[in-house]
Amino acid sequence: MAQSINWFPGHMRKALRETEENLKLVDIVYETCDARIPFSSRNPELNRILGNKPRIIILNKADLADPAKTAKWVDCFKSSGITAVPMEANRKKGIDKLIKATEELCSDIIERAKAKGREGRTIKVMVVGVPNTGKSTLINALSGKKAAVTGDKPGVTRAPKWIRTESKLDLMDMPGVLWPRLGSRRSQLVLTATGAVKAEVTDSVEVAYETVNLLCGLYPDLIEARYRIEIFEGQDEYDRFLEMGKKMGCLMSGGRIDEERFSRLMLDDLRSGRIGRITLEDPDKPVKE
Ligand SMILES: Nc1nc2c(ncn2[C@@H]2O[C@H](COP(=O)(O)OP(=O)(O)OP(=O)(O)O)[C@@H](O)[C@H]2O)c(=O)[nH]1
Ligand SMILES: [Mg+2]
Repeated sequence: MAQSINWFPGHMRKALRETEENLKLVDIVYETCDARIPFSSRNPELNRILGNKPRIIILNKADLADPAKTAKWVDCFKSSGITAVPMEANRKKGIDKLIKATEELCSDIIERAKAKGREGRTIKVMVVGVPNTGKSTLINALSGKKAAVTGDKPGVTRAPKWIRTESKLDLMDMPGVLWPRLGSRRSQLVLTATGAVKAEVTDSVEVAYETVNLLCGLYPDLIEARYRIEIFEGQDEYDRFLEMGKKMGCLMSGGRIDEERFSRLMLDDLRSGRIGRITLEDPDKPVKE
């Protein structure tokens, strides 16, 4: 992207402060990230604030991610001593594993409460993560009710909210937080392409163009199938982009390609999984600038 996304809205600063303040009230933190970008969708500021608090990383939207790469990410986190659980929060898949991992990590707290005769002590969980990674959807899946508001855009949850459940968990929903500068140019791109950054603050043609180029390298077969094009050595990337627009019928009067329309269509395809299951980051390969 030509310009780096360098902004940190006041409500995000506030959410970070609220996370820090409320941390002492909870036993464990669930950190949601997008399974398609497990590296770029983790907030270093949150990481710093959370310190040694027991934590589970939720690789959410696993239905949209490449399953082999998700398994690799789970192993990668495990080798650094971190529990990570793949999740499809909107289909309630992964919940049992999450509860089991939570009970394991909180076993001391549960045992101490039992020793004091408090058998029914609930486990208090704070759910944090970058915007639009499915925190509120996960809370609804765990609580079995539509207690938290969800939406297919970032910035839906605006303030911390406790959601008590009939099960063993009490959950605190938090607003999604980004951080100043958002890491490398590549991280900014994938955070925008997957929908963690508000679409209004970026140029959709630029984001779609760079994302599609990235995908042509990572998943050429899926791109060829979805956009009915051929990918070959030495191809001009811009011509290829226009060809995809043409094949998808994104034309303006005079036969010019409507780049804006194709870009919106392509990003929508990516966000809803119509291209196929893709993961843009690999634990074996460091993310390039
Ligand atoms: N495909 C897929 N979509 C999901 C999954 N979990 C949540 N979503 C969708 O992702 C979007 C964002 O979900 P939310 O639960 O509102 O995300 P959030 O993290 O609370 O977002 P903010 O409150 O804005 O930070 C919604 O459209 C959900 O339906 C999942 O596992 N798979
Ligand atoms: Mg939310």
